[in-house]
Parts: sequence; structure tokens; C-alpha cells
Amino acid sequence: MPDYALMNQLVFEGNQAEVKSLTEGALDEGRDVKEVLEEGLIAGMKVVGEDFKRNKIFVPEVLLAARAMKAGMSVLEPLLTACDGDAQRDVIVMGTVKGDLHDIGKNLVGMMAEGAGFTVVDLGTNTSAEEFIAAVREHDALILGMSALLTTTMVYMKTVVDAVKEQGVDVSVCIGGAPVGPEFCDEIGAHGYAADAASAVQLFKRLVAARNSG
Ligand code: B1M
Repeated sequence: MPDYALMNQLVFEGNQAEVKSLTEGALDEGRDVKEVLEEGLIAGMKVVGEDFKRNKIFVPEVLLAARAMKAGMSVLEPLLTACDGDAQRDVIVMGTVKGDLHDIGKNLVGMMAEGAGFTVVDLGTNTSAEEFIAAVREHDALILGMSALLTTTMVYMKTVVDAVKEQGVDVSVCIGGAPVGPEFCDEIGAHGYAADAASAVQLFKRLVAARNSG
């Protein structure tokens, strides 16, 4: 059994090399990729968030922890994005909204969506409504996925939804990120909300199926 408590501690300490090595070790032991992600990496980042909130640690430490988390994710990425077959892939355009630089959750959603057979066009962070819409048009995307981690940036999701409607863009808009929820989704008129990466993939599949049958 991998020492997930140690992995959590190493994420907290921002030890990139050790997090990478323990992540590889857990996979070598045959542990499930989602278990390693949830129990080894995300659980460590949760503690970082709690201590950050209580002013026990500050931005530089959080940044180091984020790098360590990404080092572990880089090991999991080939497994999360692996997908059988080369059928026509539906396109999702995804980004973190304007003003917001958090990208770990958005990246995870993207990896798992690729693993489920979607093509993900990742616009990165700090993405404007214009950039989202231009990418949807360019790639003929069926889904526009937005992530926000700040209460100050989640409101920008409505700006994007409004722009999509005003410009008559035919795309299903999905939102996620720690401060948003289903009520906010309804309030801004988005098509769907998901709490985590696995349910985001289920949501994308449901919306695409509904579009195809509609
Ligand atoms: Co920041 N930060 N941060 N931060 N940070 C939070 C979000 C915060 C909650 C910390 C806290 O106070 N406890 C707080 C926000 C408070 C608020 O708004 N209410 C905060 C703050 C205040 C800030 C700064 C303002 C700090 C400062 O400068 N004084 C600043 C803002 C910078 C900016 O964006 N403009 C800032 C900066 C940073 C770092 C750069 C240091 C770093 C980000 C590094 C990076 O992403 N590359 C960072 C981090 C790491 C965090 C915490 C600790 C961890 C976030 C994370 O990666 N979680 C975070 C604390 C927390 O969230 N509790 C915090 C792990 C990740 C797997 O989860 O992103 O929630 P999450 O994604 C999940 C789901 O939400 C969902 O699926 C994912 C996987 O399961 N999901 C979707 C996400 N997107 C989705 C999209 C979907 C569907 C599901 O559909 C499209």
C-alpha cells in the first residue's frame, strides 16, 4: 500500500522530485490511477488550501505545493488521457476565466475528458469571453468548459454565457471550480455544473448525447 500520508505531506512541502517518485511508485505497485490522484495528490492539496485560508502558509508555499502537485500529475497524465480507438472526437474548448490563474483542476478535467474520447482545446488561464468564443468557432466545439477558483472571478462566467447568447453561438456551456455550484449555474444560465473531474466527464457526455438526439 502506498504511503499516501507521506505523499500528502510531500505535496504540502512542495517536494516535486519525491512526489513524482512516490506517484511512479504507487503506479508500479498497480494502484488505480484515480486512487493515486485523489488520495495521494488532491488530499495533500486540500490541506494546503486549509492552511492557506488560516494564514498558516502564504502564496510562495502554495505555489511550491502546486508545482509538486503538477509533478505528480505529469506522471498520471498519460494514463488519464489514454483513449482507445480513433473515432471522430467531439471537441471541448476549456479555460480558466479572465483574472484567474488557477489551472490544476481545469487541467485534470481536461485530461479525464481526453481519456473519455474528447478532443480538448485548452485555452489556459485568464481567458476572455472573446477568446472562448473564437476558439469554439475555430474548432467547431460542442462544449465550452469554464473553470474559476475565486469568488471575484466566478462572476466572469456570466459575462461569457451572455456573450455566447448574444452572439448566437451554438455551444453547451459547462462550469466548475470550488466556489461555484448548481444554483450559480442556473442563475447565470449555463447548461451544466460539475463538482469534480469525473462528474464533469459524465456531464459532457450527457450534453453531447442530448445535442445529438435533439
Ligand atoms: Co489560490 N486561492 N490564490 N492559488 N488557491 C484558493 C482558490 C483559495 C480558496 C485559498 C483559500 O483561501 N483557502 C482562495 C480563494 C478564496 C476565494 O475566492 N473565496 C485563493 C486565493 C485568495 C488566491 C490569491 C488571490 C492569493 C493572493 O495572491 N493573495 C491568488 C489569486 C491569483 C489569481 O488567480 N489571480 C492565488 C494564487 C494561487 C497560486 C498561484 C499560488 C496557486 C495556483 C497554482 C495553479 O493553479 N497553477 C493557488 C492554489 C494552488 C490554491 C488552492 C490552495 C488549491 C487549488 C487547487 O489546485 N486545488 C486553493 C484552495 C482550495 O481550492 N481549497 C486556492 C486542487 C484541484 C484539483 O481542485 O481546482 O477545485 P479544484 O478543481 C476540481 C473541482 O473544482 C472541479 O474539478 C477539479 C478536479 O476534481 N473543477 C471543474 C474545476 N474546474 C472545473 C471545470 C468544470 C468542471 C469541474 O467544467 C468545465
